[in-house]
Amino acid sequence: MIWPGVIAHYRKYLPETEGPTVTLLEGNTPLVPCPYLSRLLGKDIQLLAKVEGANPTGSFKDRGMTMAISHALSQDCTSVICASTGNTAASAAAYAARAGMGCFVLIPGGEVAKGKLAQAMAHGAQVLAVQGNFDAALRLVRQISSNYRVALVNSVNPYRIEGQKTAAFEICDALGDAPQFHALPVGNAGNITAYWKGFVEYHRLGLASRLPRLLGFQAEGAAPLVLGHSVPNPETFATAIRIGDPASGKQALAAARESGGQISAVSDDEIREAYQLLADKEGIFAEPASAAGVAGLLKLSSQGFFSEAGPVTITCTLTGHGLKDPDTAIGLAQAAVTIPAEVEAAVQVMRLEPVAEPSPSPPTPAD
Ligand code: AN7
Repeated sequence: MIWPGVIAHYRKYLPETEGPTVTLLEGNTPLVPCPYLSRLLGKDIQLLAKVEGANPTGSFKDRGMTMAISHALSQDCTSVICASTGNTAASAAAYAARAGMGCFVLIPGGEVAKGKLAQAMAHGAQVLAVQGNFDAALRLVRQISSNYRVALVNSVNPYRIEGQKTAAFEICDALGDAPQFHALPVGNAGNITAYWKGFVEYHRLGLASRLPRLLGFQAEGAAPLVLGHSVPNPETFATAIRIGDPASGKQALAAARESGGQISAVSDDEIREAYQLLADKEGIFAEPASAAGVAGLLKLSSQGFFSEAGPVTITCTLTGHGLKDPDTAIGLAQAAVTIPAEVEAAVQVMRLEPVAEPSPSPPTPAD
């Protein structure tokens, strides 16, 4: 079967949008087993990563954006607007370009990862760097979209949530049931809201026999839902989730409560460690914010959270691709060693032992 994108695949479970579907064939992302991390989490635990970096613009936002932009097009909107820590901007810019619409993105000045900014710019969005954080940018776009002719495509737009719930459907379809636990990072709190909606709907339809407990994680310096109040100056190196006043905070807390799960906080050091383990040990390159889910699971496991859970399947959303934030990857890695173009210099750095009998060099291809 050729994958047709989330709207066509899950049409029965989504609100109708009139007119053409704007799609880049998002969704159908891999659910990748993580054997190394599973062992770290505990004896009877299987961890599977929902690799949302495999979406067309490299993040989960595409699932909601295909819905929001298709709907905006059906309403004859000619331009869309969003506030963004980067991924929403990249996705909105791509889908708006595809729809032939204008796109305005308001980003917190100087705090957006380079890959995301590059995407928004490449797709022709007008980028406005706000002197303020994400929460200030979101306040602006809400006011602008209420008073001017431009459609808001942040996750306060219900079509975004509808599209994003398809990730929960895909997990149930892949496993044949819902997992016992689902972990994910929480920023503006749209995604955890969407996952819960998706899991509940599949369960009601009889397509899953149980509901997972949702485990949401915020960065310690940007943890309004853990603290119980908004954070005026959110801080974390995981810039995607540097959000102090989440728009869907109430829904996120309800999802955690109703599912028997929780929203808790992880430190930047814990996020960094999970980010490196994913890349080093599993071969999965996810952006820093994405690693918050894994960091949280490791933390809960060290506190004995899963010790009485028995054999369990845990799924975890890796929300965005590691390439989104090249500066963080390069900053944390061993620096490249510069060498002259000589074998001797290269093997010295690599500390390679010579073989006893050298094999003949491979033939050089003819020019
Ligand atoms: C990689 O792009 O809010 O809790 O403006 O980019 O649904 O907000 C991004 C959020 C997690 C948090 N992981 O999801 C934006 C934006 C990554 C993200 C989140 C974001 P929500």
